[in-house]
Amino acid sequence: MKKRITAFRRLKQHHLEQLSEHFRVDYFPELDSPDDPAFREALREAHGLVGAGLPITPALLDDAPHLEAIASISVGVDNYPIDELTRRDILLCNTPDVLTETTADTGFALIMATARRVVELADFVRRGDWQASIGEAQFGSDVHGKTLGMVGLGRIGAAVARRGALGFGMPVLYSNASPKPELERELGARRRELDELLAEADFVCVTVPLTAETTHLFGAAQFARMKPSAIFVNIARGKVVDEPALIAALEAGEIRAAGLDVFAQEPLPADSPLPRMANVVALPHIGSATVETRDAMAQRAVDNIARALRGERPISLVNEAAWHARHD
Ligand code: 8YV
Repeated sequence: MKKRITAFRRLKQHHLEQLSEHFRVDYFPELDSPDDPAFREALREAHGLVGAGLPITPALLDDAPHLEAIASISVGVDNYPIDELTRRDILLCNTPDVLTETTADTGFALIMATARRVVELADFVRRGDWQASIGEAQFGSDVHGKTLGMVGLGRIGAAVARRGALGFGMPVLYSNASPKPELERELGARRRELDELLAEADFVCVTVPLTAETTHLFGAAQFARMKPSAIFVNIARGKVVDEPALIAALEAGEIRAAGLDVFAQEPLPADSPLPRMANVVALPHIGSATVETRDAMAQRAVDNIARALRGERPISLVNEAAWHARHD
């Protein structure tokens, strides 16, 4: 009998066809709630779960007694109770590498857009307000040669740093749990305590994963340490930031601008002031959202789940311990 996979969102026909060769697949393209009765019913029989953007709770796992593996179409795994999955010997797989360069491009788009006021000034032209040469009040600030402070220097952080150092001649500072000697050699990056980095950087770009330690890593004290001319860019997770503190810092001119791809609550609540602030560029969590990259991510998830259910080691495995529990 074929093993069963419950799949939701983001898979294309060709992904489903690959899976259907070896597995019985129940697909929920528009799933909007984990409580959807048909989805829950499929889950009760499922050996594998593949999809993106659904918070997985222990209660949901209780309803999935045959589950062997989950393949998330994301690199971030903050939506998953990792310890609980490991306790149940359920493999968790993610999609690193294939989205690194695209997400770094998004980070750099925000660096450029905030510093050069691209969105604000494009809106000015769109409104028909460009009647005379613009003056200094509308000038931006340089990107090239300015100091780039990377908070998190993993795969995506390194790709942003590479763009800054090699493409824009930016000195790179970084704060990271472990030192990165190879990037120090390659890019001349220098490691700093977070507080020192905040005081020295012209751009502070956040790429850390969301964990208990990084939740609200940025609050009033951190924004107060930054230069009044500094620009804050977040392509990690919204909850790394105390959002009211960020709004207050932007309003008070404690920092110059913010480029944000991620928010504490997504989609952004209608009453959030952030998208309407002139010194904010807010994007709808598009870090990895290109046609090519989303396809590659879905393919990686398909490969991960297929391997896991065949008893082969998935390409990108988050909880090593569950693998050992199943196969040692
Ligand atoms: C995902 C992301 O597509 O990979 C991640 O961690 O943030 C995005 O690329 C999104 O989180 C899935 O919902």
